[in-house]
Amino acid sequence: MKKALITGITGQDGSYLADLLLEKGYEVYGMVRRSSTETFERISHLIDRVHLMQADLLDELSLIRLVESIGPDEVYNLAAMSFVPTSWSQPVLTGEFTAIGVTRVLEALRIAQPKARFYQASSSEMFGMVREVPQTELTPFHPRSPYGVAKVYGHYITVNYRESYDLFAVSGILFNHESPRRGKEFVTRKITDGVARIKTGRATELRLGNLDAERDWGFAGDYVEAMWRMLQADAPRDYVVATGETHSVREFCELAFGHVGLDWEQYVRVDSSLVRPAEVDQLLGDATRAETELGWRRRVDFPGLVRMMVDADLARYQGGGAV
Ligand code: NAP
Ligand code: F7E
Repeated sequence: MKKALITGITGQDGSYLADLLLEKGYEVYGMVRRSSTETFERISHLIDRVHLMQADLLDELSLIRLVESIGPDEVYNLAAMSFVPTSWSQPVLTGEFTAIGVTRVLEALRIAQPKARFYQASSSEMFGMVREVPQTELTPFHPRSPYGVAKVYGHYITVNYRESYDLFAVSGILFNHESPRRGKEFVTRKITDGVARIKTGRATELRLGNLDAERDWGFAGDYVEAMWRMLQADAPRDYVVATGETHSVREFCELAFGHVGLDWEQYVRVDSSLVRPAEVDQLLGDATRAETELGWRRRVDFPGLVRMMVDADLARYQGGGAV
């Protein structure tokens, strides 16, 4: 039985990846940080089937001990401060978690388990002010937030450890991926939660920032499959994972409100305090390498994703749904 360690198992992607690896027969270990209240909502359905162990991206020794005690075959580094606006208000902490945290995990592997295969959660936010459309593995980076800058560091330190120490270390450059388990501060879930609240009489309006921003949005369940495939490949290589379609926040609103028979323009208000100091206007990925070399395909399309998220939030408010 292969052993996998997931940092960030309590997050959106960590929970879907744990589902996938358990289904494939892995022994799954999840790194969690100590907290006075547990943040296990997304993994409550599988908590008896995984081993949760405490460590923190800020504490090198805790990471070394964690890796030593598990001896994992595969390590998926998904833990990070992942919300872009917070990276402006907490830029130093973002650097500690999202940038230097990657080096700490890589050092733990180099010291305690150099044979382990390593996946780093890189991001389309690294492309930022895009240099070409669509973006591929060869497109230069121009990040537009402290989060994007930190992810560029995490990306290159992963490449560097591969080249310096011959580790099987890869970066997946994943474009936005969403699900009913997405945090409620991200725009897609904020919209679908808002639609459900308005539809069930709990709210009368939804305040959003830039409606013109365009993103290449996919389903998180499809994207964790790509992470796993990267670690099964013959050789370590970096891959873009995307749908190849881009849609605006406005279009997301139209579809989400329309799905429950509401006109979005009656409810959405633009709030300038939600507009970012520097915006990523449009992202569009080209996943040809992942499709041809890894045989990866997305299964959920954009309208299917919007419907899935609205239905889940509606079911939750109507009393029937788990997260
Ligand atoms: P998420 O839901 O925000 O989850 C982040 C995870 O990181 C949580 O489990 C969190 O634990 C953990 N974490 C944060 N700081 C930590 C620390 N100091 N020590 C240990 N754990 C810590 O993020 P996600 O959407 O699943 O994304 C997973 C990864 O992919 C992140 O690295 C993100 O930046 C990256 N990414 C995401 C997307 C996307 O569209 N979702 C796209 C590209 C890249 P708590 O529960 O304790 O807070
Ligand atoms: O914003 C606009 C906002 O916060 C998307 C993270 O997972 O994906 C995510 O980063 C767009 C932006 O995601 C609101 O200005 C408008 O243009 O959902 P988001 P993000 O910033 O793209 C990347 C790939 C990651 O790696 C990150 O970890 O939507 N927008 N109005 C809004 N955004 C939010 N959050 N809230 C609004 O009210």
